[in-house]
This record gives sequence, C-alpha cells and structure tokens, in this order.
Amino acid sequence: MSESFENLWAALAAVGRDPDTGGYRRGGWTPSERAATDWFLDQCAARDLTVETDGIGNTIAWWDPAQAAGDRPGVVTGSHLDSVIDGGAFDGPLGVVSALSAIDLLRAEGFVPSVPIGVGAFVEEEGSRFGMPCLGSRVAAGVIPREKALALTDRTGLTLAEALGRSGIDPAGVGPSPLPAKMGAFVELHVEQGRALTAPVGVASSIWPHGRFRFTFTGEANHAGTTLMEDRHDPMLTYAMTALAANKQARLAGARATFGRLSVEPNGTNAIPSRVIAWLDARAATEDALQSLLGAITRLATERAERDGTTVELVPESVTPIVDFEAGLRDRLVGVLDGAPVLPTGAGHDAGVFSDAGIPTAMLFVRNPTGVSHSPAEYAEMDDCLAGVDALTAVLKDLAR
Ligand code: HGY
Ligand code: MN
Ligand code: MN
Ligand code: MN
Repeated sequence: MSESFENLWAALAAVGRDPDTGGYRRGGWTPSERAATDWFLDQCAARDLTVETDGIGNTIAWWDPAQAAGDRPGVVTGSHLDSVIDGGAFDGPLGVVSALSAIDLLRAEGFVPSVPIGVGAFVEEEGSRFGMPCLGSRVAAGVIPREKALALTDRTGLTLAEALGRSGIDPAGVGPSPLPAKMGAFVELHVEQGRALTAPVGVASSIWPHGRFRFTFTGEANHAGTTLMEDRHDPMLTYAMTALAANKQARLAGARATFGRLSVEPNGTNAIPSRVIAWLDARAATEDALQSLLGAITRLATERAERDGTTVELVPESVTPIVDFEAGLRDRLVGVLDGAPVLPTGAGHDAGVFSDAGIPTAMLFVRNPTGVSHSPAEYAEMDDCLAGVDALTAVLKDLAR
C-alpha cells in the first residue's frame, strides 16, 4: 500500500484540527491525540508493518522483509503525534508521516533492508497535558520511574494512571519498555523551530539544555477597591516584575525565558490575589548559561518579593541537560545528504532522550520559512517537506543497507 506524501499529510492534518484556530489540542491520551494515533496505526496496518506498542502507548511499527532469524536491533525513525495546546500541524506529525512515506519509497524502488526499519510514534512528547516533556520516551528509557509518571496529574486533577485507564491502557504495564533495546539507531525528522536554515534540510548538532521551573508567589488577598496601594502584598506584582526581569536577563544572555502559563488564586477581578503560580520555560546554549540565567531570575524574584512583602518559592519540574548528537552518525548523515547544513536547536525532542540512553541518534530538520512553531501558524513549504522525505529515505537506505 503506498500513497503520496501529500495525501498522507492532508489526511493526518485533518485529524483534530480546530476549524476556527487551525490549531490542535492533542494532549497525551486525549480524544484527538488518540484519533491521530488510530490514524497512524491504520496506516501501519495498511502497510503490513508489525506494530509493537509498549505499556504507556509508545509505538514502533516494523518493516522487516529480510525476516532474518532472531531479534536484531533495527533503524528507527519517527517522532510524536501529540501537540502543545493550540499547536501547529508539523511539530511531531511531520516526522511520523515522512517516515511512512520513506518506507513507501524504499519499497517502491525494491530496496530490501538488512535490518528492520521501524516507524516510531512516542506519546506526550510535549508534556502539554501532564507537564513532563518527553514523558513517553522517558518512561520507556527508564528515566522517569513508573510511580512518578503514574502520579502526574493533568489540569483537571486526573492522574496519568486514571487517564490511561480511561483510554483503555492498563497502567500496570507502564514502565521501562522493550522498545529502546530494539533501536540500533534513531533518526528523527522534525520541522525546524526557528529560522536558521537556508537549505530545505539540515542536520542537528545539539539540543540546548532547558528546563521547566514552577514559581509560586504568595501574598495577601485583599479588596481591590479599598486597599491602599502602599498597603498591598500583591503576588501578581512580584510575578510581573519577575517576568520583566527574566525577559531582560534572557536577552542579555542570548538565552530564552518564557512564562507561558499562569495560575492565579482566587482569580477574581476585584480581589488582590493571594497566590500566583507561574511556570518558567528557560533555555540556553550551555549548562552554565542556563544555570546563571536561572540564578539571576531567582535572585531578582527574591529581591522583588522582599520589596512587595510577598514570598517566592521555586520548584524545578523538569531539567534537560544538553544533548550533543554523536558526531559519527551526524557526519554520516551530512555525507549522505551531500553536505547538509548542521545546526543546534533550542527545542527538546524524543531524540534527546534516546541519545542520552546511548542509542546512536540523529535529527533532520525541514526548513520552516517563518520559524514559527507551537502555534497554528507553524508551516513548512510542501517542496521542503518532500525534500525532507527524500533525505530521510536516503539516510534510512544508508543505515539499513
Ligand atoms: O518544547 C519543546 O522544546 C519541544 O517542542 N517539545
Ligand atoms: Mn514541540
Ligand atoms: Mn516536537
Ligand atoms: Mn465587596
């Protein structure tokens, strides 16, 4: 069974798209993410791929025409199908659809891989529902203990264990997965996030260190109309000044600092908040730069809190060290692609988890003309997407010959 990339792409892009925003809300194990996963599994079945799904729902679908005796590690490619809230169509799905198309092209030209080629789809990469990025691949690689993962809650207070149960997955199966041991190499194709590429396809050199940090600002609830400004202990003010300071420090350091999520209590228009919880996403090119950025933001938040008569508490929720992709595999891809450009990324990926797990791992980026990502406006030209499929096909042929 083979279908053009354009048709595959249009079919998946239609699954769960919000007609008003054009965006997606494919949080892990939500109905729209399950619909995208079902689409993927149908495509695997239509290609007679042997589907292997682990306890948390990560999938690798294998193409192994050589059918040699015994288990031997394969070459895996793929990405994720979940999205950030109101995310774009490309971040994740482009890697999965390109992988299906690459297998179609290899089959069409009669290529017979000497090792299995797998198409992977890893769950909750964005962490947009349970707050932990790369949740599926990290549990599979044993980086996050199953108990910690199952106890994570979404914004409704539902635990991962409960959410899995509601989507028909028995939480008892969650834990380190057999999949990583079967990954002799992993190549993730991903839409570029940023606008550095001047060629259709690039190769990743590294993933910046990054982390998610929860700031809790606590003050004194009071009446918005009768409390003098000088009598207030307003945590929203402390938060606002911290956000301003974070933005300035990140600019100075050439790093990234984002407060994209807030929780205000009691969240009333005419009441000074008692508490503001703010999640900081911080990233920098080196570990030292990330640490000093975080130190500066924390110091400035604490100083501001003293001025405001509020308190500030900081909890790191997830910190991801730098990933330097293995130079041998990286350079092999550059060679296969006749000198494709090499560039770092400030975005985290499942590829980073598998690289840290010791699996030879590489990433391909497909040019993003605007650089916009994590937004319905995320976009890549079809010609560049097709160039990405051709590049992935050439890389898989080289690695699995
Ligand atoms: O947030 C990230 O860096 C990635 O897109 N999951
Ligand atoms: Mn993303
Ligand atoms: Mn992604
Ligand atoms: Mn009143």
